[in-house]
Amino acid sequence: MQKIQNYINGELVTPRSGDYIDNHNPATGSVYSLIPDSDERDVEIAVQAAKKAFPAWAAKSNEERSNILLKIADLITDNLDQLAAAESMDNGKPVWLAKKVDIPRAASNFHFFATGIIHYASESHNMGSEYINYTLRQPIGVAGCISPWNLPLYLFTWKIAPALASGNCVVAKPSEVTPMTAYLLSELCIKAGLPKGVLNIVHGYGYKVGAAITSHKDVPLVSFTGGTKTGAEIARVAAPMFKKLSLELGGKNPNIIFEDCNFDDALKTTVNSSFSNQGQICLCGSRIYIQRPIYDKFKEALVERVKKLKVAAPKDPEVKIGAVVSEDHMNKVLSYINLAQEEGGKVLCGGERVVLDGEYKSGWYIAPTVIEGLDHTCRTNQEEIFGPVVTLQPFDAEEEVLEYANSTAYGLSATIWTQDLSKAHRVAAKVKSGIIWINCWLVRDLRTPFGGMKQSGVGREGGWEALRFFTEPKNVCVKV
Ligand code: TXE
Repeated sequence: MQKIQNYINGELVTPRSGDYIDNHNPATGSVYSLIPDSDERDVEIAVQAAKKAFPAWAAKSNEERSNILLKIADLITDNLDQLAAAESMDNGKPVWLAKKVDIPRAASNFHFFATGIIHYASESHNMGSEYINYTLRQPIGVAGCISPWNLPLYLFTWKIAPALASGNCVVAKPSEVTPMTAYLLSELCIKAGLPKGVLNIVHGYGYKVGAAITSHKDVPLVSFTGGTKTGAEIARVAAPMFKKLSLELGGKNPNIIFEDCNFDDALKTTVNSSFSNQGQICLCGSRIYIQRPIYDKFKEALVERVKKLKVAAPKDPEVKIGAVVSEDHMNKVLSYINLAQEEGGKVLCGGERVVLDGEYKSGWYIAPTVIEGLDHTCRTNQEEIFGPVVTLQPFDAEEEVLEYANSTAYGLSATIWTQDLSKAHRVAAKVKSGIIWINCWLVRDLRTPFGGMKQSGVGREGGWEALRFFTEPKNVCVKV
């Protein structure tokens, strides 16, 4: 049984505890590897290594750091197949999806910030002939980066790349549910010649390792992606220590479909935005609001397409819906399907666990599920399910659907389908979400500010936003 290791001070090492945690393959439900059950002792060693490495790493030129990060990007690309297979085995997502999205995006994350840092300038402010100000944007020190299980390497590198590019050192913790590609990344970092201590990856439980990173006095900033509840716990610990925080949290995103939409585009994309990655993307549109004149037509067309989505093993080239990430998560999603029916919802398709045959019979599969007949205030439409489950609700007026869309505690993303662009811009301005797509979904330009409002998070990732998060602005005023 493979035992993966922590990556601390440039070496692959065992956890101080000597203990390991079972790592499951969601496709079969079986344990296929072991991960370090690390604790605050491992985090302490990692933070000290990062502190020691920081001065030299920060003193490197942007170009020197860029060259090393570009090598890591190339190594990720060179190892696409191995990384995609590992991601799929860890998460349950289709192999083809990991190959098409997760791993290429991890390489892009490194490439984007390795090139961005070369162009990262700051500003000066001239006060006439007597004084001039210049702003330094300096690396801060040891950054804590903590990431979730739904897009493991994609989100792990989305934090690490800008942190390293801007001259910080990092102590990172991937989700204990999907640690494998972070471990494989360690090996690539060693191959790329990343100096020891610059990046440290400590595997283990959130309440032990994550909490130790968040509360460590020598970790002045934390970038977190995960559930809202965990984000609140991290903020509770970090705020009194005056740490800089970036929180990318949950979502319950509205998908607003007006009667004047391009019907076929809206239908095709809605299948994707509802069920891609088994609905385990915080940007998925799980609340679908359809203007009444086209409600029945859209509902029937959507259900017909959803019923054809193949639920299968992640390795199956035809698979559309793979396994959800864990037994706990499968049971959580199934419990929400039961709740929806208790609240008066009608299951139009799906609604149950799927049992495959052969070696996959104990895997964690849920049929893509469409539910109607609920109103916007019920728990099913207020709480994040984070699985292959969507609800449909008709609406009449624009004001009505805006009330529905803005009715939850979340504000991450939204999609709007209409061919009347003045309406699209008007509605986009009024939806309380950080990311809006009009007549498209999940189109991503890494330069754009990424993140949510309300309980979907604090701060933004992406582009200069990320480099500003990972640097400290200092204004220097000089008498000329
Ligand atoms: O989160 P958890 P999950 C959200 C998504 C869903 C959740 C899925 O909507 O709600 O994340 O990820 C560590 N101190 N987003 O269930 O449990 C834990 O070990 C420090 C939003 O994994 O919060 C893991 O590594 N760390 C996002 C990480 O936190 C702790 C995109 C996340 O775990 C900890 C993706 C603690 N006390 C998912 N407890 C977006 N908005 O972009 C746990 N952890």
